[in-house]
Amino acid sequence: MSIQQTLVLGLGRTGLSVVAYALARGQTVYIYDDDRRSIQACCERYPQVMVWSESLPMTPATVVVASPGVADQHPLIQRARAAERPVINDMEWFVRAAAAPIIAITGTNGKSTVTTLVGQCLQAAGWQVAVGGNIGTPVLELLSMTPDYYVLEVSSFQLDRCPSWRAHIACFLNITPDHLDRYQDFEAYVKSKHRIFQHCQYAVINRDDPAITATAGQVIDFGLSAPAGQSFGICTSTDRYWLSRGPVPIMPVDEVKLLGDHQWANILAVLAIGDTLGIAHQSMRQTIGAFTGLAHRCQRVGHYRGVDWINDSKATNVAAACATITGLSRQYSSIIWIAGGQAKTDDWAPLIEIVVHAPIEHLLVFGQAAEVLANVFRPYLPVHRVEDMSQAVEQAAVFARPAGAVLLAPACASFDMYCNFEKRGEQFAQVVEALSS
Ligand code: UMA
Ligand code: ADP
Repeated sequence: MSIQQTLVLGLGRTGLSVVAYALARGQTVYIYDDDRRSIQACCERYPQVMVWSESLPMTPATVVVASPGVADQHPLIQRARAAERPVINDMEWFVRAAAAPIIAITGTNGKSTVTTLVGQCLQAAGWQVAVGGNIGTPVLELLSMTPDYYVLEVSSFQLDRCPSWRAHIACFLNITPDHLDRYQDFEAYVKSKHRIFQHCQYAVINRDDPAITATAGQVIDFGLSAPAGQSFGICTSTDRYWLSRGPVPIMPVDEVKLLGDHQWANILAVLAIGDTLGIAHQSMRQTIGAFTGLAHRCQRVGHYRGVDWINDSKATNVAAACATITGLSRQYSSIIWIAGGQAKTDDWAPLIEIVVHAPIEHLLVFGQAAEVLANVFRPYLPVHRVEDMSQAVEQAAVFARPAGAVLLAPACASFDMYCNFEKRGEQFAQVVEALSS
């Protein structure tokens, strides 16, 4: 590799993997992070690195490798662009080096679920797989493996700074407003996500989502309606609803343990990808039927005085919360809903639409968005402001009714009070456990 001077911007999981990769290739590595503690931790771990300072020049050999969480407005990125230096990301290095075909999954919601299940279906079929990307393991760490396939969850941020992007199968699940602090508008976010199709052989798309159009590759579509031709969808056969390829039933929907129609759409995407790779339908049926879901995604974390306590901390946007509330409304006649955090939108209309038809009896709100949520939802249901998760759970226990559910579906990011959605979900589970013990 001809790069001589790498400037690693952002020293979280991605940045540290970039530092390790660049050092292993003999590059001169400069590091920068807005948080001094991250710089210090990186220097302790990799004493060979040098800390970037503003007085240093951007030479013709400088390449900036930026983390996904760093926005284009960051002064260092602005400076690199002004000096006409490339700003790329870890994904760019990964696709240049990856020796196995890439199966990539993007979308606003459902990525982690589909990525995990695709990985499991491939493994069950006897393939070696390396699963990573936005789901958690930085892609450069996957290069130490020699899999038959890479299965990657890909965010728009990861596509944005990866000019050489390519995938064997590119799957685009759905798109609704999200990350609008990073994009000029929804159209720019949609455009960014469509880069997943660049140079792909197969494009797996959700035909029910009008904003998604495959721009390359052989198109395979899925959706919740009856499938035409070789498409994937839902048919009736022997008095059951079946996830099917064209007229061929693959598995009955009642074997899917995940809650809600939106999960059927996710499973259809998994089946479409697996089928494209030639995996036997029976094998996928077994793997999918055994899957009970990922932590913090509509997960039952407690049962107390006849009430189910459900952690959907990963519902960090409006569409995800809508999907969960719709799914749970079919199962419970009484729901106490806990929401709040850092708002990502000011368009709550889709949630209002769902909430007015759902059996939600009370809404408890906390965090930065508490006041906004209270004002938005007060015309439709009783809303109560609480200080934190403990108070929310305590109050929910008072309102909850036997055979009902208490649902944490924040519809907001967690960063106002937690370092990530996992920590928020863990705290919910802990407080619920304390309540019942
Ligand atoms: N930082 C700065 N300046 C900034 C922003 C961040 O210095 O302006 C520094 C922070 O101080 C911190 C580091 O950058 O030290 C964090 O970098 P990062 O936010 O890119 O986070 P990573 O730990 O590298 O995690 C990233 C993804 N995070 C984001 O895209 C925000 C993780 O996805 C991903 O799992 C990981 O790489 C491995 O690929 C998380 C995510 O929230 C789950 N993704 C978004 C989503 O799913 O909605 C896209
Ligand atoms: P991602 O990795 O894209 O965030 P996850 O599989 O982790 O997706 O699910 C995140 C949240 O989105 C969960 O709260 C889940 O209930 C919701 N969700 C999953 N799939 C869909 C979908 N197809 N449409 C809407 N919401 C969904």
